[in-house]
Amino acid sequence: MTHNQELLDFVESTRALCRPDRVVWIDGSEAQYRSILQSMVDAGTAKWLNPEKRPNSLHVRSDPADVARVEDRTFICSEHRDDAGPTNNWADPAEMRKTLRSLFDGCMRGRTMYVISFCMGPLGSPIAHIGVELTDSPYVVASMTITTRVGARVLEALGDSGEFGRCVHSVGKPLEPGSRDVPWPCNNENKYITHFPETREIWSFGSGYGGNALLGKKCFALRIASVMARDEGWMAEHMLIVKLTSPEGRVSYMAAAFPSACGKTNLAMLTPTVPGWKVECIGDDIAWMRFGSDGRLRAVNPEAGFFGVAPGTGEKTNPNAVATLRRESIFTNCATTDDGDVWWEGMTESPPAHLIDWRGRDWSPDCGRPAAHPNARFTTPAAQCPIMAPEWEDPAGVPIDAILFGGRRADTVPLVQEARSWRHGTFLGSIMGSEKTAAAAGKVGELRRDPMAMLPFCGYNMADYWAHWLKMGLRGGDNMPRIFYVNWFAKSPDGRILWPGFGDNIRVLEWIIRRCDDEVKAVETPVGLVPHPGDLNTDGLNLSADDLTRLLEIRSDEWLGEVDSVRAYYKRFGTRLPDALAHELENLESRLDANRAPTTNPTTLRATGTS
Ligand code: GTP
Ligand code: SPV
Ligand code: MN
Repeated sequence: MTHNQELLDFVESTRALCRPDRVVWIDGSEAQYRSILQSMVDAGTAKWLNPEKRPNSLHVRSDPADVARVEDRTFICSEHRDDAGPTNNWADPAEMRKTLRSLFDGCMRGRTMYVISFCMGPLGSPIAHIGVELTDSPYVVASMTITTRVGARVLEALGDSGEFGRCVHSVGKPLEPGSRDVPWPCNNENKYITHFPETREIWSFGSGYGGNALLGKKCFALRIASVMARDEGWMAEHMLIVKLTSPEGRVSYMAAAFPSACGKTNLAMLTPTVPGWKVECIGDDIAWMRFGSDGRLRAVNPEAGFFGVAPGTGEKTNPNAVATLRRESIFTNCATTDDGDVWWEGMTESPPAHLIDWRGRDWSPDCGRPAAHPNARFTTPAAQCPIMAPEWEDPAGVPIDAILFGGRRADTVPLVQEARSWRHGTFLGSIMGSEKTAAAAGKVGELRRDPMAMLPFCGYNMADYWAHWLKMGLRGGDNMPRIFYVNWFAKSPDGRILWPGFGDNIRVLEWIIRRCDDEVKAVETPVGLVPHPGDLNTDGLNLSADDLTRLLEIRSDEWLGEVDSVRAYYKRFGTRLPDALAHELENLESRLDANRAPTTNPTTLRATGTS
């Protein structure tokens, strides 16, 4: 299929090490894809869903111990420990290579090794990059076929001498002759998700799930790509990309970085509740951004499909996702209905009377446990989303007008605020905190710093990454997007979510666009610029004045606590922390001190500080 000698050597050396029974090159054809799906069904890994309910779609149950990304088993193996930085697990590359050699030695016995050539980004785009994943998991083949561009057309683009990222993946469970396979082979005792940034290599062992195994996504398009972006002057970010058209016909593009399971897919496919607005989707998880010839930051979505959180996705919250999922999709760790369809919490207002849960057990509404795993996912082609923007595959990318940061914060962080400058925005991104979700293994709900939503995905020292952001800002000057910080998850003191979210988030986006167009003034606070309450369109919302006040106010006591926590966090980076960020932290503290009144309430400030 190719004469690319580097690629042929890579396949041959990996085959010799892993010793699969056979090697299959993925050509991207419909017929081969169907046969891979059927082989998963034959092996007991997957079941066809009722074709009348969901044509050509599979239901898969993973091993109950292999359900999410494993951050504590994810390693950055840079030559120097400091180049991985204090937020990554560093491992010595030579040591790790030794470990991997023995783990991969014969690990594919009894299995097929698939060669998946994939392109991240539209084929032929100057922003796109090619990778090759060698894997013994047909589930990975099927998922990569949906979420990336794979096969013959990629090999053709690669040509005889093109460069590619090397990705090797094994579920880590050789099949001994005569032994029966399990439905979801994996190796829970030996999971290693390893990255070698200097040689742009990825070796992943022991897990078959999501970002651990679909190596084009988090491993390549974020961890390795962030290193390439640093070296080459572009940005690889954990961001959705969305297109908005105002009632007057003004088009803008936004990118937004929210941590895992904090609302990117939902914002990317939002159904606006304010009449006249149109929202179209470009991407839901990753943005690669470069300066265009016009000097503006242009973004492409490197993926071709969605690997989205199922729970919470319903006709009310995200009808566009529901429509996308109607066919040709893979559902992992969802529950199944008696008529051969899938179900998860939030899909319908009330649950069916009987289900089989994600572990294969009988389930009824009163049984006291969720039917779907909280990190149950759908894998579905982007092209099926009814609101894809026509330009979503434009090789030149789309010009970004605004960048949003946001996390899950019950307190402290208001509904929306604007940064004063790129530098201040970089600061706000760097101090982002968010409550942990089920997207990664570990305790849910714990507050942690997740700068730019990149904590688990930055392939190098986070302080250097911030320096890179600052440098991009200096290069782009006035052409840089404006930066905003949002929080859909603020709670009342008694624990009620204050903001309706989902389609009503258009109200916040509307204010953001009006700020970008300098159409509306904002209230200066010690942190950032917040809306005058009257400027946020709340028509038709059932939102009390007290709740609105709480959503928009800056509570100094909470923010002073935040300053202390950020100072301790920044200390971890030592002298690598950019001075500009240390200064921003000092400035924030002195503004908070000067404004010691317990709260900065936009309603009372209306007459004074505006900007
Ligand atoms: P990853 O794919 O892990 O990167 O997640 P994501 O950032 O794309 O998150 P997603 O949009 O899938 O949302 C995750 C969860 O948050 C789902 O259960 C949603 O229903 C919920 N969610 C999304 N947007 C909102 C919102 O505006 N308000 C509230 N309250 N919940 C939301
Ligand atoms: C995330 O966790 O941010 C995801 C899912 O988008 S995974 O592909 O598993 O990383
Ligand atoms: Mn994500």
